[in-house]
Amino acid sequence: MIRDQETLNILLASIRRFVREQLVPHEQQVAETDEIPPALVAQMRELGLFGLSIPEQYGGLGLTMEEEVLAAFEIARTSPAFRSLFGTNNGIGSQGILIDGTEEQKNAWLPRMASGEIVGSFALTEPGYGSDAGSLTTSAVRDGDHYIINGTKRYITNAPEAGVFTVMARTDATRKGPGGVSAFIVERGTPGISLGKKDRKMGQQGAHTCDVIFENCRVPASCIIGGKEGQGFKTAMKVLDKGRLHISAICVGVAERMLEDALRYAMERQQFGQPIAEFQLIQAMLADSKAEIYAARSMVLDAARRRDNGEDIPTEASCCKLFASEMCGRVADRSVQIHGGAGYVSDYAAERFYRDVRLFRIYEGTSQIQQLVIARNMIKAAGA
Ligand code: COS
Repeated sequence: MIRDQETLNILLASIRRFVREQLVPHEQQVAETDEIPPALVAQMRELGLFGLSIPEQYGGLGLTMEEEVLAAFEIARTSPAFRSLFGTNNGIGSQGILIDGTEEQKNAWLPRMASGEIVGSFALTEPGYGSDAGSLTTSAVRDGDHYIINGTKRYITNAPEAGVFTVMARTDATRKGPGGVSAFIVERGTPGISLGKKDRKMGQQGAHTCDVIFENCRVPASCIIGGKEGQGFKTAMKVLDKGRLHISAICVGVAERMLEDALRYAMERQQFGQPIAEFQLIQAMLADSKAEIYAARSMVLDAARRRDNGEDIPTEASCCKLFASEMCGRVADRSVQIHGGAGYVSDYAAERFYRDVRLFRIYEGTSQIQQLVIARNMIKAAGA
């Protein structure tokens, strides 16, 4: 749903300009230093990028899902590390509070996330439980008006920067599955939280992940999202439904950028006396990439519109995540291939993007988890 096309066009044009003029020229520097310059972060705040999806009443831009994916297509036309910094505030770092939080929780946290004053982070994965998230073992034991949290969360995006964590922990030790899990809002600096060292990743330098360790971390009982125990896994799944759609849109945007780079290279690079773009085997790679990007873009827009219309879209979100992330991997691979030797060295962006986009097929649910969700929902619907 697009509320006001003119206002949206202005926003999309400013994002496009910011990406082209400010972010693209800093890609290599960020990849080398593993840091996003503070001046760029300040500009991201000014543009409202930390609060794209947070409703206006909490200080965000309140974009609908369709508007958000259109913005994501633009944001992603550069290194995904930039998006990662404000991505959690729009996605998995804020949505638990927004979807299932109490009004008090929303008022306490969302305005600070929307402005970019603090970064939100989502702590679900553990050393022993990744895809099998419902079996997580981090515990939260009630003690009067508090809970005491113990456990380790792993690969937590933006944990080094985070001001607040959404933490999934088991409040009912007698229930081993998803039903015993609750979601907590835990402020950075609460005694008992410590961070591991930053993970050394394959790509996306500038975006940081690390372990978050809870040792007798005492949080007020009012921190439980929605005020009710046992709802945390469902909250996490609802958050991921939206997150998966957002990541799918990012996959489309990055793929468009990679294809644009590959096309430009193919038109400039001469072999056998002519630009390699004239060769049909190169054209096949360009054409397949174009068609697949178009398909993913159309899927993402359709799922976003359905969500805006109030439909439950877990199957569609998983279809988008599966197709768009796998498509993005294929486009990255073809881009390297079109660049030839130049695609294997780090002077060109193709090599960096090839590593950066590998994560899309893994985080917010692997491709195999998306397949499982899609098939399970099909079987459930057919049996209903
Ligand atoms: N929205 C709302 N509720 C949902 C839901 C969704 N999208 N998906 C599942 N639920 C509910 C189910 O309806 C079920 O409720 P009831 O107990 O009332 O019937 C409950 O949650 C448990 O669901 P399910 O039985 O499907 O849980 P499973 O343990 O079998 O596993 C998978 C579900 C594997 C799909 C889930 O663990 C998953 O998505 N894993 C991947 C985790 C992930 O993406 N990690 C990335 C880290 S975050 S960057």
